[in-house]
Amino acid sequence: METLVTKLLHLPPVASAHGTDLDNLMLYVHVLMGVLFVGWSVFFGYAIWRFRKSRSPKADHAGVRSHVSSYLEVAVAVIEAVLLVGFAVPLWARSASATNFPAEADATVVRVIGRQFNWMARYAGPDGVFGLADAKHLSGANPLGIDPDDANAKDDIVTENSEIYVPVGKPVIAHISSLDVIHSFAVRQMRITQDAIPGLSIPVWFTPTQVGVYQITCAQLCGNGHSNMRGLLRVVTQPEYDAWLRSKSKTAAEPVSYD
Ligand SMILES: [Cu+2]
Repeated sequence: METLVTKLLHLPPVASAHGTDLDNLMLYVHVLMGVLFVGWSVFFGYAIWRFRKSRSPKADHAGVRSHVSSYLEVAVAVIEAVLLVGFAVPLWARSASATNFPAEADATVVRVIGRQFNWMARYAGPDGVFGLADAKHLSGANPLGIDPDDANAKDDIVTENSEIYVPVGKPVIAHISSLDVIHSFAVRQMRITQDAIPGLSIPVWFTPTQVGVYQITCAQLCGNGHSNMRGLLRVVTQPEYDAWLRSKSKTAAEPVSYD
């Protein structure tokens, strides 16, 4: 969705619930910085002209006597505090804080794993429970080390083609991790970016509001193939998502050999 702010700041269209608040905050910060830049530039020019040599041949060691600049400094600090306390912190608390995550039962839960140079996604499948995984099961055919003997793992769905499906209008909880080096999972239209760090699983959440196909970008230089590390986030309707899940689970229900 294009808004006045996305046009003004040349941002990609916004397609997530918290995106507009983030864009607005960016606009406020830009406006403040713009006012400061213009204001200080004008003052700088004025000071150069006002205290030119021909008018002030002798240095005045007492300096400025008015308190206007102090009041201005205080006003700028107050505006910055309002932006921080009134906008940035509440937005973080609402949209990113670990204490404010949606319940997993009400969300699409997906594990996103970066590796040189693509993205894998893992879903819990129809049972809603992720199967066990262990490094001892790792192989080329089983890059996530999923335990073939764990009943919960049988219906897990893994996509290795850098495509992630999620239904529209429902929170998505994405647990971001990496198999090798540090990557960064970024979807601009969703206004999310999270580093993918080997050994850590870091959750992020967002609610896609617009059906569409969005580019997943690796936002961390991760090696020679970094620029090819693009993926697709496919935001589809709930029935389309259910159909996709069923089509995947069918193959997952067949006996899987990870050897
Ligand atoms: Cu990468």
